[in-house]
Amino acid sequence: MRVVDAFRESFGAEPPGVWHAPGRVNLIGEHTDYNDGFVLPFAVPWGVTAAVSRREDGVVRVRSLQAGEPVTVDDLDRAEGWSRYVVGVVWALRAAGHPVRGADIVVDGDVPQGAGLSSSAALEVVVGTALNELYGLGLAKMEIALLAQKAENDFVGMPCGIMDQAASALGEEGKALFLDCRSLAGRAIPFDLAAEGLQLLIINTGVHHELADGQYARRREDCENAAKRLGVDALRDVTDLAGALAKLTGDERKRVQHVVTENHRVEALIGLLRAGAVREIGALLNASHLSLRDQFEVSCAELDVAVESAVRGGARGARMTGGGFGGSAIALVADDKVESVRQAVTSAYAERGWAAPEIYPATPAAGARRLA
Ligand code: GAF
Repeated sequence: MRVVDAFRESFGAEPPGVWHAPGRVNLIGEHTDYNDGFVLPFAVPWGVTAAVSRREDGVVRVRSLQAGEPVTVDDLDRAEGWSRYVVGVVWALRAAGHPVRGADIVVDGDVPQGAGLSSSAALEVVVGTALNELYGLGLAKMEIALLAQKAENDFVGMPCGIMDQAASALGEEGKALFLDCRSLAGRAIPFDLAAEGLQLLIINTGVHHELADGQYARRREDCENAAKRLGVDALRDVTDLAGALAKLTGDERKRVQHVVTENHRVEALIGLLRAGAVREIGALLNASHLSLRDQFEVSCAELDVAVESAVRGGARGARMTGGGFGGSAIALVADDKVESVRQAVTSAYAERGWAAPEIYPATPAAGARRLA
């Protein structure tokens, strides 16, 4: 394994183990996790593989096969760039009172670039999973996910919810994860598209609008302010949407409209899956996209064109997935329509002079685990 060879080369020893954690795609339930709502992601077949060993001197040495030279971090607060996602997990474990000293780590990732499929959550969760085992901490998968989220929130400074880390830690092959982000109760929902002659295509726009980096935090603030104004703990608790909307104006009103209806869309989609009606979920995907575009305002031209052209090309439904402002869209497509969808999206991009997006099917893969 590449990561083992690199570990030997960098640190002059055999690693005691190799772990893997996947990225995720979200079927539905977008920007609901930090509103205590519902999400339905699944782990994808791409992620981060890590060879890891303990160190007893408090030092963290880390090398990424996708970056340059190994980084040595003596003082956790001095970590920079991508290494913060790794070091942040060591920090979060220590902050929670776990006796984690140092580590030597080599990571190798294959999450497609710019896809918005949570390579950062995969990186955090693989490190958490490896250290949990190497230090015998006995943490449950959800506890690892929560520590990974804490690393991202409080060490990296990105105020994400729990969806990505939970999907990476708890994913199961062939299943999506229906997660209640308040109680953290999760249920594995069989999601077998092949049996129905369907595919879930990922359309990777390859763009990331940097200017939008502060927008995630702004959306979260809008939601929290709206919840306060409505006198509820979180937007999850809004039961009378019309009444709530009557009390709000401007952006807050739009955000509430999205979050409340999106939670219902997740439940409706689960209902269809339970009824064996996976072919019928397309309309919910489309509605989710329109709501994210018009009410939550986190889409962008590349995502809208991907979604619209996929549907025009014969997809049963499509939507942006993840945080937005770039990354990927997903499209639910019957096997015999895959080619026409591919063509419709590719020519819509070509007409605008945009680089062709990568388009590939995704199936639910297993969550974080030890490989060797
Ligand atoms: C990003 C965040 F990291 C998630 O927690 C979630 O909020 C998502 O955006 C939007 O649904 O991936």
